[in-house]
Amino acid sequence: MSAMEALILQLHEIGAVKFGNFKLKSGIFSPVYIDLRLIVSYPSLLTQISQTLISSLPPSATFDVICGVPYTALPIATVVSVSNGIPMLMRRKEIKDYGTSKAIEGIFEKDQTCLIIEDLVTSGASVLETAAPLRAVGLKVSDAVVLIDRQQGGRENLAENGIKLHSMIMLTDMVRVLKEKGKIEEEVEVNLLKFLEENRRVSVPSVEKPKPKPRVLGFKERSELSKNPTGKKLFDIMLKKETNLCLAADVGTAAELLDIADKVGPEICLLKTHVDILPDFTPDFGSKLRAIADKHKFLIFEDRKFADIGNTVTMQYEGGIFKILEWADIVNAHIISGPGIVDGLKLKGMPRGRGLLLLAEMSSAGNLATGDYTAAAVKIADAHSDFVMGFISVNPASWKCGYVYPSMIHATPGVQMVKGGDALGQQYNTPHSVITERGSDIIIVGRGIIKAENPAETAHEYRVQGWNAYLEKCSQ
Ligand code: S5P
Repeated sequence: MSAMEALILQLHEIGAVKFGNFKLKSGIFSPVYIDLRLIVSYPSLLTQISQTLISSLPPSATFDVICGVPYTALPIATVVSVSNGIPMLMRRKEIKDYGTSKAIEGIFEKDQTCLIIEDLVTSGASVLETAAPLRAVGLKVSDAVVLIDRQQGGRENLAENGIKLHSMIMLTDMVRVLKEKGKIEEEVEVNLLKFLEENRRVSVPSVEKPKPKPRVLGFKERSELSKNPTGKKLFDIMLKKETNLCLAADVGTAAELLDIADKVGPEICLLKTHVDILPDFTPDFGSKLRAIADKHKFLIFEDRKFADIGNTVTMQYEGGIFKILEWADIVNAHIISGPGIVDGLKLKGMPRGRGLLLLAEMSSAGNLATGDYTAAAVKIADAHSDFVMGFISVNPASWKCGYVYPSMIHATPGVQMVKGGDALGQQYNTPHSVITERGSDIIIVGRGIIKAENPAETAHEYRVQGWNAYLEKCSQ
């Protein structure tokens, strides 16, 4: 029996790998659950893992120091450090320590290389969260080693961020070994392979790269260029709060919406609503949400997607039971009916200092907002730049005009930690790809956050990824 097989059997024996139907942090259901926190109770297993981790690395993976991803990989990294005589660093997880205290504990020199050690990789988000502060203090991060790779996009996401992932055990190997050794039934193996097939990150379609630009303007300069007061405000909030995350609060009731707005409020620059899905909507909804928005300093975006002629939208914006104009800082509109729709909304919105986003592109498969349609949206925005503050966009870096309009904010829906989609045509890209390759400014995240076990914690992860990607873009 190989060392890897023995390790797999031991992990199964101690209950670190379970089969059934488990809800993951991302909200999806998985037929396998892996909990490696248990290994601290088995010192000889921990030693074995730590030794195999280092010996499984190729000679090309050289490093001066190691750093475990908090918390589960910390004991692994510690044993690796002690048994191989390699100095270790520790990353602080608490955000309050950023800026005021050291994010990285331990002694190192600038330009040294740090190997990241992780217990389990799914999307690679946690490894990226540890890589960012290490890189921020001048360390180089080019390799990460993981005990178990769930094979759900982590390798590709890390590669996109310049990190090569070395995996000791692939999930498919683990299942094969357990099946061969009679620990699981064939049905479990088939189920798992099907799940992996459905949740594997699809290969990245070739994206037209942005033409080289002399310089990417930061939000500060762009705020000065914006001609719309709400646009300016949003740029300023993003800079001040250091977040380019918009929560798509598509929850079941108004009560839930207000609750999640308060919990996630500190992490976001913008909260997007679909007020017509709330069965318990009451006329005081707007003022309640506004109070939360003022408390946490975010703006409110009602995703109404107006599409009618100018005269009709003035009434839809101001009237009805929702009275959107009263409480929403921002609304959006399709341009299918022509520029009159902007004139109509502007009539009501401008005196209140509101802003409008035009749907220049959409995230759903097979949508028709492409090519000339997108170009027409840009043209209309340009002609109404006092009221139009930006776009709903998916790949503005590929637009012919590129960054000709830095005064406009580009907000992108269809964002999750792992590239993929849902059963109804939604298509997801990662925060890093959306902000850097696709040239957007804001990530709009719905189910990636609201279906998570802890939405506030998950929102924080999206916020860090989105903001780090913005900083990376500015530094290029
Ligand atoms: O093209 C679009 C435009 C929008 S505004 N695609 C979208 O998905 N949206 C909205 O973004 C959509 O209505 C939903 O509120 C959100 C995406 O939610 P998620 O759960 O798929 O992240």
